[in-house]
Amino acid sequence: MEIEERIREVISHYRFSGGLTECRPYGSGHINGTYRLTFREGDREKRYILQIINRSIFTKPEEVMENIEGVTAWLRKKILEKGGDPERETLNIVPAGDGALFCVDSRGEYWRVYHFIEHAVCLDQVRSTEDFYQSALAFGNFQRLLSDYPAHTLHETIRNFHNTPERYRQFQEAFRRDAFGRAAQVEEEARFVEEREGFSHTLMDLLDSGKLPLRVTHNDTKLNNLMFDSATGKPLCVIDLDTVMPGLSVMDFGDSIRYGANTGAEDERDLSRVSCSMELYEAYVKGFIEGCAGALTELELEMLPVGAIMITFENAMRFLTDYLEGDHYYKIEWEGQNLVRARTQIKMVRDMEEKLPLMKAIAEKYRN
Ligand code: ADP
Ligand code: GN1
Ligand code: MG
Repeated sequence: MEIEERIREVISHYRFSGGLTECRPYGSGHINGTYRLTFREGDREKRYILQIINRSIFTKPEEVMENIEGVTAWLRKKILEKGGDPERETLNIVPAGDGALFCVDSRGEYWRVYHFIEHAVCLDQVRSTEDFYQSALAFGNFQRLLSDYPAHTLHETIRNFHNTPERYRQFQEAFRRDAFGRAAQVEEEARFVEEREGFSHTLMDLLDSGKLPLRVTHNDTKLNNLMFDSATGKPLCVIDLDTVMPGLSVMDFGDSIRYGANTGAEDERDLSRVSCSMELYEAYVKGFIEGCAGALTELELEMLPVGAIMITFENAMRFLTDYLEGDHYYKIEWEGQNLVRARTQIKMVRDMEEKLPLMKAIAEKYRN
């Protein structure tokens, strides 16, 4: 069945007004299949985001949707209290005709619909340092708004998602099995990973010993998971809530640095273009600490640079693992893309390791 036919089937489960005039693949996410739908009734147009949930990754889509419903309802309340606009400042799920938060098609695939946030853009790379500072305020604020959310009600949508030692174990396993005959190509990268086995435990040990708090975190804070208002240029809405669950604040901080402070793209082949910009890093530190508004502990503040290195190291292992396992997890547009992504992450880790004293000094400067 062609995708358009499948989408028509899904649409029949919803109560949209008017006729479908356009349906096109949308965005640059690595996980879900995203489409923008346009309906027209008379001279009125209304758009929606339709997503097929990646079921090999999110094995319990019902739980993903329950989390998102809970978190967006919570955010809606807080946004209203502040006099904001919850239609634009948080995601809004469109229920199916039967009232469910998703619909299941005849193949057993899960789909969901959100209201399309109009006059807003997602950025794959920052346009300015100010943008990045603003994004830090937004992600810090997101964490603050959820700081009193009842964490025990959240499902763990992906087990051990940011458990770095477990990611290390999975990488070793994939390297040993070498199911696609690719291990020989990544020997240098494997050595790089092995040298950091001890490091991989740093944050999980601090969590296990109760020194770092478990918070409600986003867990996927890359720049293109934030929408900016096209008119004001200011951040509007944190999106991609599939992995909101208990986690470490420093990993949320770090993921934004990993992606947004990179002077090159995540899949840049020319590694000379890849480095961690200290100007962008500083802007993010400032914004994140302000956005969290005093919620971070002394140790969290101290561990911000370690969080940036840790999540980047973790992503290097995840991309490498996927490459070794035949690219079944992340969407790829070209052969070898996951290996290239892994190499950019490794370059970023090396660069941040060298700059660690400076990164620490910068974080120190903004401690409240
Ligand atoms: P993935 O998990 O694959 O990254 P996302 O939920 O991040 O999927 O969505 C992919 C892209 O779709 C986003 O980067 C954004 O450009 C766009 N998008 C998602 N939700 C909305 C929305 N409600 N309104 C407008 N655009 C959206
Ligand atoms: C994926 O869904 P997306 O593209 O925003 C991934 C993140 C990775 C990121 C790397 C559920 O994020 O964990 O850090 O790619 N999401 C999931 O770019 O695995
Ligand atoms: Mg995304």
